[in-house]
Amino acid sequence: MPLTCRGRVRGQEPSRGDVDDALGKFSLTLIDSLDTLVVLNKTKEFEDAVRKVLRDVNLDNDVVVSVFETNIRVLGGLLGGHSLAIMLKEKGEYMQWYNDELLQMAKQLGYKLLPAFNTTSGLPYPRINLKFGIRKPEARTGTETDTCTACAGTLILEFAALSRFTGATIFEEYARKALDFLWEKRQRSSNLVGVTINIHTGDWVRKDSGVGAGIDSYYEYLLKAYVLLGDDSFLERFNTHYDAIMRYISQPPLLLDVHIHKPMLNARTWMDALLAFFPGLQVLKGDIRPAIETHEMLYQVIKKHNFLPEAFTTDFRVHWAQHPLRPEFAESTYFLYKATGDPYYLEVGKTLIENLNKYARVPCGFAAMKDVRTGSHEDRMDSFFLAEMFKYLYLLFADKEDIIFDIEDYIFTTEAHLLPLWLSTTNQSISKKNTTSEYTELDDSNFDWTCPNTQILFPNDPLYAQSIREPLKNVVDKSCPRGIIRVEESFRSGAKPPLRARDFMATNPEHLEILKKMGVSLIHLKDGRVQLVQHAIQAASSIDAEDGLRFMQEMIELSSQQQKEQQLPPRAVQIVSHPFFGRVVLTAGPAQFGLDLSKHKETRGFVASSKPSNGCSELTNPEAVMGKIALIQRGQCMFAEKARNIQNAGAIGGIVIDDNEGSSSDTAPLFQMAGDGKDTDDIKIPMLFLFSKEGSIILDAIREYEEVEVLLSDKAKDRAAILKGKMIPSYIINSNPEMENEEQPSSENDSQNQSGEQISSSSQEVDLVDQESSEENSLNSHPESLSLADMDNAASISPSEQTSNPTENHETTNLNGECTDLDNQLQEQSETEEDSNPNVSWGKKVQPIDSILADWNEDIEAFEMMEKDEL
Ligand code: DMJ
Repeated sequence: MPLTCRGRVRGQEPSRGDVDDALGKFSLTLIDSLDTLVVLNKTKEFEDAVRKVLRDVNLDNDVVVSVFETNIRVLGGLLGGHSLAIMLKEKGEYMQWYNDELLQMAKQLGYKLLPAFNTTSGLPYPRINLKFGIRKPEARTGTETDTCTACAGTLILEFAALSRFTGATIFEEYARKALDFLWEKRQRSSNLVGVTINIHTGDWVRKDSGVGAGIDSYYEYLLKAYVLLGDDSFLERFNTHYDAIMRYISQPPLLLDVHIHKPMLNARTWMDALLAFFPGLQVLKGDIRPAIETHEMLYQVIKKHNFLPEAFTTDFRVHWAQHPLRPEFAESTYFLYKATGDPYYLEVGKTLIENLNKYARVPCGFAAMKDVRTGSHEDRMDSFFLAEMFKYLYLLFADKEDIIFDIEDYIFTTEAHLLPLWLSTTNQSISKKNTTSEYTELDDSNFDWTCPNTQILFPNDPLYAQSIREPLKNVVDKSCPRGIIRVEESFRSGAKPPLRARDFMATNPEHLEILKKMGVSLIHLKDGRVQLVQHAIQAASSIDAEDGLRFMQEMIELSSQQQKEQQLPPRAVQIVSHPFFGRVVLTAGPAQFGLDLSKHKETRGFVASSKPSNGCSELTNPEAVMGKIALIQRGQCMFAEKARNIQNAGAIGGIVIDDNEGSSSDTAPLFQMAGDGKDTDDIKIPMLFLFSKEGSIILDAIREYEEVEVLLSDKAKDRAAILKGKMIPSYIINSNPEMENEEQPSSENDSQNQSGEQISSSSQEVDLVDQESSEENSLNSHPESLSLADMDNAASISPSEQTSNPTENHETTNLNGECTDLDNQLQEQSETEEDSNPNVSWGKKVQPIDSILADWNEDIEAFEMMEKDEL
């Protein structure tokens, strides 16, 4: 916990949900970083760390942990540590005392994980109690029915290594069985796998498929299992999946999730950050061109936001704003540099390091980004930061002689732990006879791309990689907001829905007629809102029903996109005074009244506690808060009342701190402070909200340093400006006469009228609003005036919000000349073809209505599932 400078102990901090399943009170970070120490040539420290692990770590805790995380981080960490310990011992200088103790520990852990595989399918339960195993009442786990594909398919490297190191074959057998089952269950026509699977029945629970979250390392382990174990069947499986990925998911430079049954249908219009590992895997496969393309696209996104947001849309807007310092992009950068030798990738690595130092480095480590848009931090440094990020960035810049062993003799696990390749010829007792699949002859074309070799791939052409990157240089800056790409494509190929969701008007009789034909009915709710429901069976024909389905899908996408856009992003409280100097950035909730920090310059000032602390009456210490940012405790009266009281006392801003002890933005969703139902135009100062944990960081700082200066803004400011002396507190300025003429902390208080910011409670509705009221509602369609609304009705939308829909964005962007040619063509083409092909079928052949209906239900279920998942 790099902000509070403590370790995170499970049960001692508020639960963060699934994320905490990686924590088993087993010194996760220490184990996960063992082999990093050797890579960084910290041999002495490695020796100390191994002794600490052997002395302190207990694997028998009554804690429920994730099988997947424990395998890749702890088992992998112990095996990576063991691999390098025996290497060092053999060299004769360090670790001479070592007697396979880490391996024994790994074996003990391996046996603890085995009960998870006690299912008829052989797929492991997702969680296990380290002390009590599975299904016993005291285990508090074993009732789960589903697991993710990556969770069940990312075991073979660690388990096989454990078997081969120890001679106990059972581990490799279990991991192989799980992989065999997944392979058998792949969707046979697309050769894709879904995101989650029922561990008892083998049914796909989530039928969307990509290369990111939930599936990623399943593919990685098929290819790497071939490399480590030399078993052709793994390569054949990988190649079969890879072919499907390149056919359906790869839409260069994007990688987009699709449905396993309908792989031409995109399942999302956004990508998650985990897929950034994929270019690295493509390098291992030897398919360099798409690796360069996707990596370049990701780099453009990073340059825009300093880090890769957890998810971003196809037009490169932030979808999920946090960034837990994930290493995948650094990993791909390392592999691309190894493959191409192009110094460009060193520049990329330099940018990554600079951004980490500039925006994430805090006094006790590196803090995850809570929100890349504001630069605010989360009190979290996941173990993969030291296990992977440090390792890959170091290796990127290391020369061969910087590393005390030959890194080429090892393979990286998904957590970047090192396993020696000589394991492929050791204890090979588990052969293909244990696998259930039968294999056809390998298609030679699958191997066209394998074995990257710079001599063959880049014969005397150092500019090869650059020539692939060049057309993508502006892909992010010049992109236009898009709708559903595949739907656009379907228009290009001749089909279209007669009515686009973005054009729909609930009062247009022609539109209503079209809806009726498509089996879509409107339900007028009592409060004036309208809901859309589709019954395919009521459609005039199967083609109309299919159009209706596409219309509804567009509506879902449009609605969820608009709701994302309407969310008011959180704000940042940055501590700028000594010794923080801008390093600590706290995530703050905005207010629906007062100065809007996104439109105005930030407000900075020293903080002062108000009296009474809740700020619910006239302050008794106005002299203390005058010209300062007042700290007020939440509770007892409305937020607006507190704001008025501190403003009357002369405060230039306010921070409300939650009175609910222990609350934190890590565990609770941020919210906006609402007004009091009255006119709040009189409140001119900015107001922000901090949960108790973030608030106590400021209160602790006051106790320790007395004078604490903060910056309230929509995005954390560059530390260089802060360090230049602009915000050095007075007691430091006084001690340095040369700095006395520097600009003093300002108490800027912009007093512009904020009438446009009044909250509209009806704006949280996502159902259709009658057209008559749309004008009134459109006043509220400015994103700043809307609350952080939950998305609970993804299939409906407010027409008033359609004024800022993608069509309009397209046009605006076109007029500004910012669209890429491709975007323009796409737009023009879709318009032309819409006009000239009024009744063309979307699909290839017309299916019988029953089978279409069954398919639709599946699609709709999948969409609903994904929407839920997104929530
Ligand atoms: C790591 O723990 C592993 O790389 C895993 O496969 C997925 N990603 C995280 C870090 O982002």
